[in-house]
Amino acid sequence: MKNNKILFCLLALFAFSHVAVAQKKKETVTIKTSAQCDMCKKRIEETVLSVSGVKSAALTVATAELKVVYLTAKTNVDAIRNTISMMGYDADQVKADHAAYHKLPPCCQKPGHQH
Ligand SMILES: [Cu+2]
Repeated sequence: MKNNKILFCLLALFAFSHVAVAQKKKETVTIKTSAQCDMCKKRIEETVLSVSGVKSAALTVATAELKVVYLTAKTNVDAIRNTISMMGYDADQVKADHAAYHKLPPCCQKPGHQH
C-alpha cells in the first residue's frame, strides 16, 4: 500500500514535469513567403512577432523565406501562415488574401515590384 502511494507521487510528478516541458516546447519552421523587399520584411516580421507564442521571426529577402520560432503550446504553423496570408503575402501553400494583397504598396505586389 505504501509503495502504491510512492508510485502515485512519482507518476504525478512525472506527469506534471511533462506538462511543464510541453508548454515550453519550441518549434522552428521556415515559411516560404512572397515578400519582395525590406518593407515587406519589416512588415511581416513585426506582425508575425505580435502573434502570441512567437519567439522570433526573421525574413531573408533574397529567398523570401521566413524563419519562425514559436511555442507549440501557444500557436502553430497554420495560424502563422494564416497571419501572413491576411497581410497579403503567400505563405507556403496558403495563398495571399486577395483584398489584403491589393492594399499592399505597388512595389510589394509580386508582378509590379520595382525596387
Ligand atoms: Cu515590399
